[in-house]
Amino acid sequence: MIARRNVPWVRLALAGAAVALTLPFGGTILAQDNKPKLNVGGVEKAGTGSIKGIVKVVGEKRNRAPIRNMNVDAFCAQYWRDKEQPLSDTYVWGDNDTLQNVVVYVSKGLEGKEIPQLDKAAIIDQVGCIYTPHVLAVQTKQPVEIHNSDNTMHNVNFSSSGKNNPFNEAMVKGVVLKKTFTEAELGGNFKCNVHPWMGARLAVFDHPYFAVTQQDGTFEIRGLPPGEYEISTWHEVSVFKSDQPSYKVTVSADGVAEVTVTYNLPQPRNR
Ligand SMILES: [Cu+2]
Repeated sequence: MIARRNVPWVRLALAGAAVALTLPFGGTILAQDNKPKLNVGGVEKAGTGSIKGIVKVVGEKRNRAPIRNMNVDAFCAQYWRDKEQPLSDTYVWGDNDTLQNVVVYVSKGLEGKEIPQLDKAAIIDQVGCIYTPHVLAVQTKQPVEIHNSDNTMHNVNFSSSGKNNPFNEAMVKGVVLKKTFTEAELGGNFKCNVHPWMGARLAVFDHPYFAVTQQDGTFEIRGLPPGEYEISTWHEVSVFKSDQPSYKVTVSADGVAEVTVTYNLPQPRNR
């Protein structure tokens, strides 16, 4: 079977297709294990460039706290019984001194440019009483599906950090909530009132040029027209800050601009 990530634009581009072709995938390009490749965002469009980078951390990496109260729900407890104890997902270190779940986005340079619309659904699931992914980034008006793979009831209590409408809906296994977000925002909150450790964060952009760092701390934003841009980053722990508010990059046609983002971790308190 041909992996779905072998997208046709590459072949078309190689065949010398003169027409710019846009195939938005925003956050749903599939890796070989069939999971969404969230650290790759943007669109696939011939004749455009991309930004690739990594979010590194400098400083002492605090241990993540174990989630201890899974036993308030028999299903959640059973799910984790023979597995490694899950850890709080408020911050998740990546491989080799990197940071996961950092939202990276183009913050300047898109003015006057054509903005593609992502139309493929972004999915957030509840698996083992934990939101997966922990940070969801979407474009305004992009379809969003909230799934429940667990054989227990969750409720999704969404509160906006901006102007998106809040909602609070219970969902049993197999239910899919379909939503769209109309306003750009950074830091919307999903909570579950049944399982107090369950939380996820939402970022909404009025363009498709964003990505969320994963296991190796990397990100890639594709399909940018040539130009000068700035990228910015966001992490839900407000004391985790990058050493610059934004990073300037120059993107050329078919080129790859590279950037290293450094997060300085807060110093531990005096002991
Ligand atoms: Cu729940």
